[in-house]
Amino acid sequence: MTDNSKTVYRSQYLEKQGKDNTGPFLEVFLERADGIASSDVNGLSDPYVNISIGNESVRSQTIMKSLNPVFYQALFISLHEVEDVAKINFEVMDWDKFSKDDLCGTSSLELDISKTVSGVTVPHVLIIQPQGSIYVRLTVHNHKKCSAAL
Ligand SMILES: [Ca+2]
Repeated sequence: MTDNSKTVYRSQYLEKQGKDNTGPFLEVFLERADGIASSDVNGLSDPYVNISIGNESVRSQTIMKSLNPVFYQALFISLHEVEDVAKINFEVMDWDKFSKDDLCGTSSLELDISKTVSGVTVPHVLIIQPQGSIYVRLTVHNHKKCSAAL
């Protein structure tokens, strides 16, 4: 995917949600998770991830029957109303067909936006409580203050 098509995709995505698509935003490339808790009687889960910052939240695709889901999905969250330090919350959920989805685990990360460089991707491995890890790559885009530092 070229940078250009990614920008178009992001802009359409935020626009579709009625969100501001010109201000700063965070791209979370959700790569994969491993060793997450099982929630289903088959010993597996059907995981998806809710990612939120403040009042903004996005949901990943659901991977069926896996404790080591590979998502390979880019998700976008507006940083328009976020202070310099953003707390990013991750909720790993188990999708259920006939009942309420279950929480498999949580993780969070504090991102000091004032210290990030716009457009530069940084990989993170996060520990999920009570178990497992989640692999993400974070990129802050359109952060004018930081672009100037380049
Ligand atoms: Ca399930």
